[in-house]
Amino acid sequence: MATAHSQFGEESQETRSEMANETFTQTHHVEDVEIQEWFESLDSVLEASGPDVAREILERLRAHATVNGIDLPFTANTPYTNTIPLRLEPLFPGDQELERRIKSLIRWNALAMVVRANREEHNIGGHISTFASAATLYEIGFNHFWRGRTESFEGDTIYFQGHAAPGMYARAFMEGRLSKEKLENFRRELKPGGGLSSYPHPWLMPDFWEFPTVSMGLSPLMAIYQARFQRYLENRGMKPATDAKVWAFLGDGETDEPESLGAITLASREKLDNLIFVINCNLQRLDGPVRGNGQIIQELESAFRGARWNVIKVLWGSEWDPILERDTEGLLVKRMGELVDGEYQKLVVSSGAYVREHFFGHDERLLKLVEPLPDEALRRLRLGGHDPRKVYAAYKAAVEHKGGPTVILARTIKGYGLGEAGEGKNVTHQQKKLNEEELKEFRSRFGIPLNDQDCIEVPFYRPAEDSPEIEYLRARRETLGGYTPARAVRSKPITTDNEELFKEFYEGSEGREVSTTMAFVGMLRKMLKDPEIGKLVVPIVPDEARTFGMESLFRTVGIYSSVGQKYEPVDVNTLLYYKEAKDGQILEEGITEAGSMASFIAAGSAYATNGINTIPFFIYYSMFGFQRIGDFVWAAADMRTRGFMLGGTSGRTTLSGEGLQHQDGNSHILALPVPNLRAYDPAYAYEIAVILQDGIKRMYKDGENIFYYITVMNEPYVMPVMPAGAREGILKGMYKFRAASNKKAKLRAQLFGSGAILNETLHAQEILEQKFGVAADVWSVTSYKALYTDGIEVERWNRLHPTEKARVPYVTQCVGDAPGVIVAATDYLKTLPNMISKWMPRRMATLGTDGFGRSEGRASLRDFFEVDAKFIALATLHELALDGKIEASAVQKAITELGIDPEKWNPVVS
Ligand SMILES: Cc1ncc(C[n+]2csc(CCOP(=O)(O)OP(=O)(O)O)c2C)c(N)n1
Ligand SMILES: [Mg+2]
Repeated sequence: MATAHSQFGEESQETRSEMANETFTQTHHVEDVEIQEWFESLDSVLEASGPDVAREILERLRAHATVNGIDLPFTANTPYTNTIPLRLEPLFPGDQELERRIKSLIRWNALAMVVRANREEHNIGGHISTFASAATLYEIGFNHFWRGRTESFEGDTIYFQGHAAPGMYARAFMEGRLSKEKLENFRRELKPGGGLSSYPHPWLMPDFWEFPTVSMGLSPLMAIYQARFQRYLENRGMKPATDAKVWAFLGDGETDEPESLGAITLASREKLDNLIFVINCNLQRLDGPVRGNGQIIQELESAFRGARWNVIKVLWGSEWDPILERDTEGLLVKRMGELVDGEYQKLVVSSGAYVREHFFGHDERLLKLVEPLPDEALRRLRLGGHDPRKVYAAYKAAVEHKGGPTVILARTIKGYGLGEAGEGKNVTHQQKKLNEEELKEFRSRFGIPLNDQDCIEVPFYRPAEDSPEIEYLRARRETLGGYTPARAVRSKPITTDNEELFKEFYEGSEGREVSTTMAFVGMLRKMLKDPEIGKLVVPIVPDEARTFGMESLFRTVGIYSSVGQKYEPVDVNTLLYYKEAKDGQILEEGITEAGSMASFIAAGSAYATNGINTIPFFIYYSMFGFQRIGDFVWAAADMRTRGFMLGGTSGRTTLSGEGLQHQDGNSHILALPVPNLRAYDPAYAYEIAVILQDGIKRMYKDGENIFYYITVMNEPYVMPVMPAGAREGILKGMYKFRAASNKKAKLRAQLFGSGAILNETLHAQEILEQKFGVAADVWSVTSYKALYTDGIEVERWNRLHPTEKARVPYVTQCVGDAPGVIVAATDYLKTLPNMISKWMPRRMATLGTDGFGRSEGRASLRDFFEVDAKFIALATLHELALDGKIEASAVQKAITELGIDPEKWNPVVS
């Protein structure tokens, strides 16, 4: 046993020296007196000539060392200590004692909210320990930095960590913005009078929350693109340049989500000094330590420094300063860098004696440093993230930093103040209940004025209106321009319906073959020139503009670049050269659908966040949309984002050649769950024109909180003229495109087609009429989602109003009396048309593209997936046979005539 122990000890020693403060790993070879001399001379330079000169000397020394063959290992890390030394710490401008009391009351109310909710309803959930660890980080922001949105100033934009929501509610309660009843109904939103949503959700609390942040990793990426979008608005002259900041609060565990760090180089490349990340490094996530065997702070520091961010570490509280001052040999800083996070987690919640023995006891000289301090003082050595002065210093440095983004890495304790109930424990994230003793202890620790009896009832506590606490907190917010978070629609609606703008697209392409993508780009070009909405349009592309034939826009409206164009583009002599400009309108994001979506969200919610009605058009390869970045779409919906997502090159069989990773037969299915998203699969230019015109009106004139998904294809064909009376049906989801010529025929059918497959349906109509004597009406189904939504709405209404005249779903109104069999064909999964089959007057046959795509041409793909004209004809004949209108043998004959191999591959399983 003893041997095993010492072996373990040796191993862990090795790991430590690998990853610890690399700067110090070699010092054991150096004589103490020698290092002391170097330190002293550096200190005197610092004193006499300041940090710039000291930095230069160190840099030149480094170069000198390299010239002399000393191989200094690369490190992006600084020692495990505060970035801002005591001597550079600014004076704290607030009333520290009053702020502490306010913070304590907020802590209490946040805790009370969760404890009470869970007493009321077991397992209703909620989080105590996240806010407990971050309270100081938030309070310093609220009292000193975050400016509210006013008429004359846009204010600061803050992404609050989702699990810290109880703290934000508790503060709003202290501010008098939320009632006791609302707090009582935390996580009980359906209670009379309403409640509070578990996490930040603008959909549920549209006057309060601006950004949904609880799906981890989304908010850091959204914040980066939000900060960038604010620069875009400024550079395009759409808003004045201001010093407004975007702050994003992250958990350290959250940084493992790839989205969290995925765009940090964009922030430095774009020199976003309006962006500040605060990472609450409590070293824990849900299950346990973030990096028990490593150091998350050092890991993040090197990632952010490597990406050229300004990194400010706030690791140690003021109590450490005098000890550090006595440490003239740098031994303490060295020791600080040696521990792995698992050790720190234990240390910070241990007794003073334990700290003395296990942290300082490592070296006699370290022990000497703390000799004058009693154990109790050692226990009370605070971490940086819990020290208002250190946090204030970091925030001040961050807002004053110029030329790039800042990240603050603040060390805290998860569940701070919860004591035995969970402070620093691995179970703390899930802690929702405190027993009587634990409540009393918390009350005493934070000085909440409640006696034992009252305390165990966990009442909400708000001091009187004229108390120093409330007056101070109110005055601070007033000075800073009002309360935050607060969400309001701050832009004026547009004034026109834009009917004229889209009219030309109702006329068809006059025999010219064009794709719906080309048609859309034509509309986009026209919108960009429009005097009212032109400026508001924000085209967004993830390196796909040429794919969609949008390169002509490069020249006309320019690609946004915060630095303009520093080079002569290689194609400058061509008409459509790659023009980058400071006031460029296109957001060419490069290959990042997630980043593009974040830009879409920023532009589509600017009507609230920035008070500007920008209209984003995000066009991308449809397969890389919902499938890849679906959670961002969900967040966009929650945020009431407005705008148009365009799924380009869509359709499983319409995108020829590309194979199964590109050919999209899924996105219209994946668009179904998003309640406020309207999804369309149009076939013709006029359908798109009608949808865009109506969509712009609904979102930007009428202020509806909806957004659009429209699939566009690259298959060229002639765009017909809009049939009379089609408009309403296009929007509602279907309309009759071409009626059968012989309405008296005995054999009748109703054929549904969508997108490019509508042309196959029209071809089938001809085959059926000419070869088989079947007269079919052809319907263009522009939106199965719209038909389905209408159907379930009508069903619900009828169920709730059984004695009233039953309503009829729109799709039944269309085809309820239509004669013949019903066949639907789509380039998406069969389940899409099947959703509406229950409202059909009869059985419905469905053709769709279930299965993996193939690298093939369109005709072969449609044959393979059995969605082409001949398969539509076959399905029609088969339905007629099932109805007894024709013989089965006639269908068998048709199979041969149509050239169909009944033993062909089954696309669903091959
Ligand atoms: C995408 C996603 N995955 C998982 C979760 C569940 N979850 C909620 S909080 C949490 C741990 C958070 O740890 P950290 O980011 O360190 O925040 P802390 O509470 O420690 O400040 C997890 C796993 C989530 N909310 N979002
Ligand atoms: Mg954490």
